[in-house]
Amino acid sequence: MKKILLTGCLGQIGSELVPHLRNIYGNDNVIATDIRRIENSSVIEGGPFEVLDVLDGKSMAEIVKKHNCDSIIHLAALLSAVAEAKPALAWEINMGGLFNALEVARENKCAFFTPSSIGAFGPSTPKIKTPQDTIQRPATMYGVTKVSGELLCDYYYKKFGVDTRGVRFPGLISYVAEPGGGTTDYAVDIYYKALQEGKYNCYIKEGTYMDMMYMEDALNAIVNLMEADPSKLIHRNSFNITAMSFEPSQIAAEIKKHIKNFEITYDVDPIRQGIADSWPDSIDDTCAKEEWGFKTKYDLSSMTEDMLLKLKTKLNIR
Ligand code: VAH
Repeated sequence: MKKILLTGCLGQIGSELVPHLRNIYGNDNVIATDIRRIENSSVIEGGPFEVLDVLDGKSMAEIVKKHNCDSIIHLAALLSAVAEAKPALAWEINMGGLFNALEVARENKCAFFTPSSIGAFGPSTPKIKTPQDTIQRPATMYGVTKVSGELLCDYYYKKFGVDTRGVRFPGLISYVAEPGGGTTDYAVDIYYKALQEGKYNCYIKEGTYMDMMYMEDALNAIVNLMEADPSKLIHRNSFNITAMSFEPSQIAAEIKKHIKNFEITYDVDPIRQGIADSWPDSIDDTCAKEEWGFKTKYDLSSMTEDMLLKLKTKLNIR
């Protein structure tokens, strides 16, 4: 990758991936785009930015040509809970935007990354140590778009030779972007509420395991996959990757080690609980480790320590 177009730069991944990529490739070599411009954004002010609706393939192609991009990182999409509330819009954006981005990559010979998710699995998928290659019949619109996206990216590789690569992200935890629209976002919200209120009312039931990862590990995974030797890749779209699997009472217990009086209560949201129940408890990421050296730095304990430290500064809490 030398000159990168990134869509969805103001989202949970984009807001941290843009500065991460700019540190590696140079500010002027990462063209950040999103459907809206906002004020006082370090992402927008830190380098080239363009307003782009991913449903406008013509404008996307113009930006790629204007900046002579050789890679596209396509992040713009609706997450699981929002997608379940607005399925038609989710199909339009998640698939329409992806199709446009793949067409622009094909026409301009760009390398291509887009994330899939553990949401690409469903109730009939083996739940423990979910294999790389297994049944994928998701029960959510988000999952349908993720499986369809994986198949479309493989098609563009096999049919047109587009260098498409992707990962199935677990829940991502970060202190930069506020949680929004996901099922796993309880694992972000809990840290904010622990510091602000000393308690958290969790919408996911105790005992519900899901794979998770700290954002720093996710950012490194994207770069390492995109820089991997293509001759070593047996799989492409998309690699299982994970860092940890936990359920709400376990993250609460880890927080209590730092905030003694922290209490978790439960008020289960049937929609997001239904989504979470249809996903794996834990996935097997052996292929990612073997084919491109995937590894992680953070576990639940070190992530909790770092999250609380960084959020205290962000929220100006002593
Ligand atoms: C979501 N955070 O909850 C996203 C992610 C695996 C979860 O896809 O929708």
